[in-house]
Amino acid sequence: MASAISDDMFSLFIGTCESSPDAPFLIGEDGTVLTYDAARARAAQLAHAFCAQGVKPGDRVAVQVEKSQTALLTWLAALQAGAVYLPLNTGYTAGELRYFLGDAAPALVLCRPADEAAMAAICAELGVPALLTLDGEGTGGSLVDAAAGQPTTFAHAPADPAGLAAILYTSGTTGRSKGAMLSHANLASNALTLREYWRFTAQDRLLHALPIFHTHGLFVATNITIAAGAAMIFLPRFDADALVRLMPQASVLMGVPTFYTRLLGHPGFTRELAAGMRLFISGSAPLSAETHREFSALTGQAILERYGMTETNMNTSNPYVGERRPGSVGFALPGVSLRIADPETAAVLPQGDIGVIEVKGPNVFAGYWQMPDKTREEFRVDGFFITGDLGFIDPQGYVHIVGRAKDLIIAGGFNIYPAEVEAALDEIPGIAESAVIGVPHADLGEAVVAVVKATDAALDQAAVQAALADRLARFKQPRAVVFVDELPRNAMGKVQKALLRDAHRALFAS
Ligand code: MLC
Ligand code: AMP
Repeated sequence: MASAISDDMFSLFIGTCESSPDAPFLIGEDGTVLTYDAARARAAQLAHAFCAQGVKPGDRVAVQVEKSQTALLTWLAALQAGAVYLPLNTGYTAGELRYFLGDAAPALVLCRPADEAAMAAICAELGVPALLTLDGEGTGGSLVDAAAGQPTTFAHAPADPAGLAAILYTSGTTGRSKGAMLSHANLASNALTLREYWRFTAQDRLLHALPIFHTHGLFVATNITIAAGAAMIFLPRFDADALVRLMPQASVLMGVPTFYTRLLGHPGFTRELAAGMRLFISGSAPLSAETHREFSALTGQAILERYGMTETNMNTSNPYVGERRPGSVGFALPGVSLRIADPETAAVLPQGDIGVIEVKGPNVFAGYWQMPDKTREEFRVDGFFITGDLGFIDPQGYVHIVGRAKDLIIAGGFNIYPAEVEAALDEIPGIAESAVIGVPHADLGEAVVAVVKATDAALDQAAVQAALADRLARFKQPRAVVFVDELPRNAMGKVQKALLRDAHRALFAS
């Protein structure tokens, strides 16, 4: 296990490679093992391939590829090359990509072979100098060719803790997406804190079924594994059958609430199967108290729910030992300060009152890429970050999230900002105005619904969905389109979304 306290993830990784080179790092579905030393060698070759394309320290490397072992190693390769990693959701459309790449101006883009022609056109338009490909298995593509024959060692200097390790884009409540800048110290400090809090050791085998383009799968799961010198059973995607099959080899599962509701619906997921597991962790979206209780009743184990954000990494967690309280996200992690404030006046509220959750600590990001004004708006003068989540602290100190001050929908752990979907809807000929809401969804937690005032009577749900198909990633597209004569508005002219949510809450509830 890496023992030295370190300020960057790559130093933690190298620490394990040196102390336990033969320890397993990635285990395939078929049981094949990639050791830490083999991963180090492959990451070094990938880092050389990046440099051969002209990538220099501080350059952005944007990656939109399917999940594979090589795809994960591009994270370590970027760190090693001193580059800033920019992972992109595989669902993003060309229009969405054009914005991210134009904003971040990467030195290198890595894409799927099938997207190469379209991506080359975007790169040419934006002046991105280099493009490589990687296939879904991680064994083919021009990146693999470029890495073959490269040296398997790469001189590594510890990173500046305050330097940028990654930029992750979050959609905005208004207008443009924002690139959250995460420093080496942000990531390493959170990984080390969580390693201790959740008692990870080199013996752990984490069942990894999350995507690796977001904080949860890329940072929480991967970085803790690295910090502990543990291993991941690395699956290409969530599949309840595969999880049930591989659980006997695992000790920890990390997932969004949909993982747990789907497991509970799987006949093979039993008390006996779960008994070999040390820990089940949930986050990224609210885990209902009902699912928490149902899970405990079936397995005898309490899911450990935690709360985080792209901008902050993880902020709170239920305890490892002690009550994991259903409907609560637990306590502020060591080193993280958390308070509840009045969203309007910023006054800190007494315990029990509901207000906006604000956090401060080594986990909190360095600001939004090239958006100093947005950054200023989301921090208080004393350095607390305004999360936009509404919550309270109960008498025993557990934090509860009760809603969001930001207009945000979370479906299956993916965030969708209604403002972005509304802007796309309003551009469709025949739509006068629209309001996008989240309604309860039995599988995904929430589903996107568009409420639309049309000027063209011939417009129907299928036509609206078709018009959005190339505009928005699939997960952002409305599952239902409801046509109305007027949108309900208050005296200020603001659309009353609460009324719309009430009116349509039964659409996908069962
Ligand atoms: C898939 N689809 C979704 C969706 N996932 N639609 C809305 N929301 C989602 N989350 C679409 C598919 O494109 C498909 O459309 C249809 O829904 C059915 O797909 P499925 O096969 O049933 O879904 P599946 O592929 O199994 O995916 C569901 C899922 C996945 C829950 C396993 O979404 C997932 O892995 N989510 C994890 C997200 C995550 O990692 N979030 C962390 C963010 S970081 P069609 O039309 O093609 O049939 C963060 C910070 C923190 O929030 O605190 O962690
Ligand atoms: P993202 O921008 O994708 O990082 O999503 C962060 C948001 O996910 C937070 O601001 C919360 O709204 C939500 N979130 C994360 N974890 C939880 C949780 N355990 N319970 C409720 N909401 C959560």
